[in-house]
Amino acid sequence: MTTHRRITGRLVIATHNPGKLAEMRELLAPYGVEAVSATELGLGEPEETGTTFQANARIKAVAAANAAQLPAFADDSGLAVDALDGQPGIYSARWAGEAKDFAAAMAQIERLLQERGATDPAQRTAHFVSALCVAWPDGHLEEVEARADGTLVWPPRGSAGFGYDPAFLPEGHTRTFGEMTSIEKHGLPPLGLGLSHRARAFVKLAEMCLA
Ligand code: ITT
Repeated sequence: MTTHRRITGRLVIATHNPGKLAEMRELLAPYGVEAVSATELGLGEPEETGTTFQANARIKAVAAANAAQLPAFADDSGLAVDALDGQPGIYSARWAGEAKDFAAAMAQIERLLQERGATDPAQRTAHFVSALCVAWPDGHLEEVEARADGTLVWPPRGSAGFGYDPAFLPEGHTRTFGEMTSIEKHGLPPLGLGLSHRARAFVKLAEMCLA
């Protein structure tokens, strides 16, 4: 049987993305973990040289754990569009460019879908992935991954959330992630069992390391 390690004391949230940071803080809040962000600690951003979400989450968590000498919690995530062979995938942040222009990134996806004649919702399926990694300074790792399925709408709807949220309609729902509060997007009890990719991955991590 695998022995998981409990997260106790101070934890670095190894992200420089404010949207993710807010969600990761909210998810951790009920567990009374003292969380400090990589940005607050002045930690750099390692190059994401991995070829999978999990590899990139590990790169970020290990770099922050080593730099801060504290356990570090990282998320690597992205949007995979079926009709585009899973693009932008691990390049989801990079598609928005240096300006982090996600309106442009969503428009680019829409252009490519139109080129392929993908107008029907069944041709516009996509999923978000979140790989989470907690790394300790002694090298111990805890890793999980989850996804959220849905379809892409055009034009994007709603101004909540971040990144590709306004274009993503989760399966079984009538509002995009961009039209949901963060609490609805998490979809955790008492509202649900986890809706977003990040909340679903976090539920697994919490069972292993926080429960
Ligand atoms: P860190 O590496 O510092 O955490 P990042 O934004 O570069 O920040 P990623 O490399 O994991 O993070 O890129 C994932 C991108 O995918 C992110 O910038 C978002 O645009 C998008 N994304 C991930 N989760 C999302 C979500 O819940 N809603 C909308 N977009 C999301």
